[in-house]
Amino acid sequence: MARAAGPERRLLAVYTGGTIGMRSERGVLVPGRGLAAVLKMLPMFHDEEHARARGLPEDTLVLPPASPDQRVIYTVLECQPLFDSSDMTITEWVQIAQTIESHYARYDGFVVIHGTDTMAFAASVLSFVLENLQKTVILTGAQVPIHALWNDGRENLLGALLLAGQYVIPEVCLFFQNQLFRGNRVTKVDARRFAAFCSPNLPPLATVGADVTISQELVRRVRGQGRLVVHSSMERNVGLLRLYPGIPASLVRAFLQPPMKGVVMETFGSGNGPTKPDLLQELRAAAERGLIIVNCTHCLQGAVTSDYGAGMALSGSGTVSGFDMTSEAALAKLSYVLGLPGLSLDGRKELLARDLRGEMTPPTVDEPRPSLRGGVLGRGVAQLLSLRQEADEVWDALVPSLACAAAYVGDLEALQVLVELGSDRSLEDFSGQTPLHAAARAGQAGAVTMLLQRGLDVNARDKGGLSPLLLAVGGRLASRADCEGLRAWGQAGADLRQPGYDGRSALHVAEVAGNLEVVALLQNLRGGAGDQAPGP
Ligand code: ASN
Repeated sequence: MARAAGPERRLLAVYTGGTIGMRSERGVLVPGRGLAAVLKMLPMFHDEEHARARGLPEDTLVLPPASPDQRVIYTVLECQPLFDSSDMTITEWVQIAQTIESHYARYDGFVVIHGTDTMAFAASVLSFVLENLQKTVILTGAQVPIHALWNDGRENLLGALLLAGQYVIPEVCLFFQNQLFRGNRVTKVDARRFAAFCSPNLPPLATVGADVTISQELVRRVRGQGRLVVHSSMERNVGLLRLYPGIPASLVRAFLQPPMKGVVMETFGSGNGPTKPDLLQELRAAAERGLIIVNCTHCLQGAVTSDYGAGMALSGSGTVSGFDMTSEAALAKLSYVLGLPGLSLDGRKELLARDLRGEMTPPTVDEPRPSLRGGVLGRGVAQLLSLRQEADEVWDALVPSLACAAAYVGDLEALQVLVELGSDRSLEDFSGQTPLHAAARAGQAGAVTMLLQRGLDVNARDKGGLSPLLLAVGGRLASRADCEGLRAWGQAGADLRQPGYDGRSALHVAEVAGNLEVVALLQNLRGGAGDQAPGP
């Protein structure tokens, strides 16, 4: 994590509701509007003199100087409606991610002001929905409204603004009571105390006292250069089932019925549950129907292991180990993995068992895993997955080459898994080629579409100076009358009128090849569509 440079750092604070801005109405707390106006009156949140001298617009606030050479300038975006977070769902969290996406270029970092009741779910969901995050996102809120004389809202919000303004922490984090946590590692543990959250299986990323102490080794690195991707197709039919002694099999059966697609099952101790045959039979039947069950311990600390027969009985019934994930993180991850298009059941289980966003501590011993179906690449991917994740150099050497190979032959399933596993890594192979180069070179329209959706750069140059766009426009797409492929490039913002590396434009190639459909499509683009995609 780097200390952020530059005289001015700009933040967007997305105010979604929560106790921090609540007012008392007829004796109960309800979400309150006008948080920015309250902050403007508080000198610790706004330096009016500097704002005037600097000519900042009315809706823009500026913190007093925290260091002599840097100012944190921020805008509060108040959501409509505001929520008690008990009412928030995946839909609202995806909307927050989309708000971050649409303001991503204009701001250096983001603070999400949120109710505490479901903040751990929100942070977990955002960590999966936002892929290739290269800027800081911090959720915060309060146990007591900011207007109250004695409250925790001021410290929490100020700390979140300062950390997001002064540091580059490319993760979804949660700041509360002087501690900055990884968002998908937290759980709410107290309804009243100011120390409302804990991160039982991962120490804080940073602690704020007289000094800011950062645990550099814990902060995730940005490796890829891909643009931010928002995964909005999260699966909603997921649920959370807590086992208790004597739970009837009939209740488990009812819970696992369609439309349920995935369930996080909270089990005892290190992942144990009742071994009653009728209950295990329900789990097995659900697994055979294709329902995914992730086993998470309901203990606050520790992980699911294979130490007990009572735990092995559950895994023997087809459950997937959630290791040391919180239930909140497991539910969010399940929703994310089930929402990814084009994966087989085994592919989804592979992803669930892997650490994707720092949400789990991978086991230190290899465990047998189901293999991806199909060809040589699928087996290569499965072999790669059986390597211990901490063998970073091996991953860095193998993932890009395998991903390029998968893209070249159009093996979408292997490609999807590899791109997902390498989402925070560079996917360039030894020659500077990315999977998008390989897919463009081979004219693999499906792989191109998928990689463009995942944010791979159309202009990345390989060591020979070629970009995926140049490779595609160089003629392959146009000469093969691949309208679908051309539309996908257009949708990714590529200017298809540019000449390729051989100096010929796509239109020229299409005309020479006599592909009238492609000529018409490209002429449509020339006719003022600019870099817009032509209609279907
Ligand atoms: N009910 C409130 C909420 O989650 C609790 C809080 O923010 N402290 O919105």
